[in-house]
Amino acid sequence: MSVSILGHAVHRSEDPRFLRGEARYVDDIEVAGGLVASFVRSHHAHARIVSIDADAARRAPGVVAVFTAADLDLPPSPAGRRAALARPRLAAGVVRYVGEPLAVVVAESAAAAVDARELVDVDYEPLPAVVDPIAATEEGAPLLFPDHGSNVVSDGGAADEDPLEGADVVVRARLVNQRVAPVPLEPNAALAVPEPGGGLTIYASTQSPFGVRREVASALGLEEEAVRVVAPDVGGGFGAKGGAYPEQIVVAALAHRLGRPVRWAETRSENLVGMTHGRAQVQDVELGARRDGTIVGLRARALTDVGAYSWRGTFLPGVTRVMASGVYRIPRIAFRPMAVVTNTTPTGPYRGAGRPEAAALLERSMDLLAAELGMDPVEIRRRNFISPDQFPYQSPTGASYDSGDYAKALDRALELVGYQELRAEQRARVDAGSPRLLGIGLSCYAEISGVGSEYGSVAVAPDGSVTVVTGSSPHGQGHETAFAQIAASVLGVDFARVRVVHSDTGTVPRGVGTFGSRSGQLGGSAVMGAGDAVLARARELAADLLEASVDDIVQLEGGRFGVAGVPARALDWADLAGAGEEAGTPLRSEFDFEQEPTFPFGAHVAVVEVDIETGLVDLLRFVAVDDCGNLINPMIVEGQIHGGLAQGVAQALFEAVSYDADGNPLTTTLVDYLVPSAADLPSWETAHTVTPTPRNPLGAKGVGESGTTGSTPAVQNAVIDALSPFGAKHLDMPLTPERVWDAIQAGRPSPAPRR
Ligand code: MCN
Repeated sequence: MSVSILGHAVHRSEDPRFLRGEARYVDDIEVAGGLVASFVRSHHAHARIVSIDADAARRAPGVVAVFTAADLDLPPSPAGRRAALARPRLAAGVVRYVGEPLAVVVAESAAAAVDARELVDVDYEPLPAVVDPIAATEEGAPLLFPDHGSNVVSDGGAADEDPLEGADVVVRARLVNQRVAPVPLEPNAALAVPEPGGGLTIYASTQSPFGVRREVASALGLEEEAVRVVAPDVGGGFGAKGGAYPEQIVVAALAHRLGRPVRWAETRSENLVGMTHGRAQVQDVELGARRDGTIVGLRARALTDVGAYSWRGTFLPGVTRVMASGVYRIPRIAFRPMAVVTNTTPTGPYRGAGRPEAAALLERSMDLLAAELGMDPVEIRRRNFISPDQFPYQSPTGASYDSGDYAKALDRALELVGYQELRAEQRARVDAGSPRLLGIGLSCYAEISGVGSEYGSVAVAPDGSVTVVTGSSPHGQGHETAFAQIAASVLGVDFARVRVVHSDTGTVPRGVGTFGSRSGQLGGSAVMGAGDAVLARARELAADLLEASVDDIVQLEGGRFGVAGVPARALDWADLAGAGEEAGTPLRSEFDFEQEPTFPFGAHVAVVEVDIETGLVDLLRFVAVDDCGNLINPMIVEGQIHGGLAQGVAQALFEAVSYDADGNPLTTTLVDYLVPSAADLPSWETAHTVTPTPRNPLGAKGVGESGTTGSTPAVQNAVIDALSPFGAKHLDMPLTPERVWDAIQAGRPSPAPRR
């Protein structure tokens, strides 16, 4: 039997095609006779649409048609049980954010569509807008949905009991987890192609082809089987491409109606207002503890700005609530999740989706508590960790943690970073009056991953090659490699003989998709389950053919099957697959794997230098110790951590979507919206502890969102730590030079009056 390939840093099979420019994204797909759609978007944050005059656009060269909401008559996207909050696919009557699509031009070319779009004359009657989510909850705020009677679209309500009872100290803070944009390399896109018989094939840049199929079929009144959705190469999603966008449904409706292929691809500026934003949570926190640092309880309200519609963001404060205990034993938690609409781009999941918000809430609060009690941030954390012997651990918010060893991850991170030496250097710099202060920030996080189920199948063809089919839909995560490793390892076949099929509802029978750091553990375990069944069947066939008992069948070098102690005769996979076909039982098996969620964790340490003359923050070092249980492919895990860290650090230091008071977006290009380059980031120092989960046969937890979840508060804490000589207790993100400089000025002794 060959050495298992599982757990090895196999190079990604996907990479050559990306590196050579051979990847094919939606907009690369060529079809004959295709039309191009371009959307007319609102210039107002809140306005009544008085009229839309599209006559000039309809007469423009190359234009095939112009449609408004009334012309298309598509059902709105449902908003839970409340019809009053439903999101129309094209705005009808009222626009509620700048960038909201309200009409669509279809033309023979992109240039013709864009030119004609400018000719659509929309007469608006402006309405007062509300941009700030706190202001949106106040009496007299402009209402986005007057029929609903309030801008609050969901409210978990306040708890009756006082979680802080018995606390010697209580720290309180308002923490703003700012709105950020996902900025995938490939903006949103779709190409819909009518098929003979009334069906449609839709190529969509999505994380969930089955989700898109369901939404398109339901909106167009088609059977799901009549709609085939293919996600070709997808240039990133980061949670924001989790389901069908209104534009994708409109494009499908246009192709269906016009009987011609229709394509749409966003520009970067459209993407910055059209794609869901993330985070956007205002947290009011009270953390109570005894003098020795033992936590007594937590009270918090997480007010999430879901943007103009109660759409994809509404469930997120509930996720923050679930993870409100983090890595700590908190006996009582009163957590109030709330969702509020404002006249801004709708929000939705963004890498971490509610869990980074929980980690930031806790990790900032832990530092506030440490400062209040005069304790080291390490010590306060250690004192409150859920200990390894307490698993499975039931948190007060209903999370059932599988396994963990939080102190181990922290110890490793502190050792790698050289914590005591750094603290000594920090003191020395202060004592020497250095203008460049050192800051050290910690973050210990746990998150929730792998919710639900996923589909997988494994088949061995008579030529001995293996086909894996998965319901997951990778868009940068390397599933083609990881799942081939699992199948190769279970079957004992050569990795190069395994092909992984995904992201096409025409070839994959069912599936859920890729989000919530679910695919490795759920999709991977499904492949493992299917592979195990195929292996068992192969052993039976071998036993028949070799006239031996199944118990005596052994797998030999090269994956061949033989009888124990009888080396002369052996069969390979091709022999067995052929025999299976002949017997009418091909070597193929399906598996739907379902589990309780798993809880990855880790400890991150950031080291920053703050220039007190300019407020500039330099991230000197970043140590990340993460634990995702057993690693399927350590190199893929490393890449996932690196990408996650980049996004998490970017939230702490650089990124913020902003609006003016009237709801005009101020960050509509990558000049205004500061995405870091590699030059802005340090060389990551990473390590792993391995605490397998008992909840799946791989022992694997998720990793796709770990980097983002842990890193943001580590950096934020580090900057605030550096500013402690200036009395800074809390600063909101992003920690721009201006914001940091202001805090330094506020903390300086007032200059002597000038003579
Ligand atoms: N893996 C592993 N060992 C583990 C866990 C995972 O080797 N113990 C591997 C998996 O096999 C998979 C990869 O790591 O190849 C990520 O696995 P997982 O944590 O299961 O996450 P998903 O595959 O479900 O990916 C989703 C996750 C999320 S939620 C976001 S957001 C995100 C992310 O992945 N968006 C990404 N990573 C991204 N990477 C890229 N390049 N682009 C995005 O948009």
